[in-house]
Amino acid sequence: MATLKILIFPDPKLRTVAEPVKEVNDSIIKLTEDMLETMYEGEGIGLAATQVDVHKRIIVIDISNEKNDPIVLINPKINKIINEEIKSYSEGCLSVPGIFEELERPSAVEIIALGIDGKEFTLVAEDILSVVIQHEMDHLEGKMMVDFLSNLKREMIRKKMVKLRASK
Ligand code: GNR
Ligand code: NI
Repeated sequence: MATLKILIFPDPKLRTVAEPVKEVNDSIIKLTEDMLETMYEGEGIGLAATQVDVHKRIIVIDISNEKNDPIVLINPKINKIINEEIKSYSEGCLSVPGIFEELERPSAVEIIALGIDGKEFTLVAEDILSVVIQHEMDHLEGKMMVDFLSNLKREMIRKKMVKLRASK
């Protein structure tokens, strides 16, 4: 396994729209393992392939306290919004380190995706899992949490990230 470099906002590569995975082969499996290692190392609860500059529709998630319950979603699709009720959650992003912002999203969604075995499965996601899946699926579209904020706030965050990168 290996850890991968995470792209930091405003890197334009984070705006790439990811391509569907054609076949869940050994190289895709290896990539998901490296993504999980990268996510755990960064103390994140989710990671989209886009964030490690791989523009394929792959997401890894682990919302367990013990960090022993990885979820891999390949070519995920929101099948339906189960609950239109909008809930607010304080979101963070490994590509926007140190920034937390309240965002509003539908509270429950049903997802169809391929697992690491290449088989399609359905997942009903509520609460934090629903938030993280929607956050990660945005990354696959080149969309980021800062896009939901005011222009002023986004510009402040952009400057902060440019400084942060220069200091590293
Ligand atoms: O680690 C993460 N935490 C988080 C908290 C609230 C809502 C979404 C997330 S996802 C984020 C990791 C990340 O950047 N995924 O793309
Ligand atoms: Ni993110």
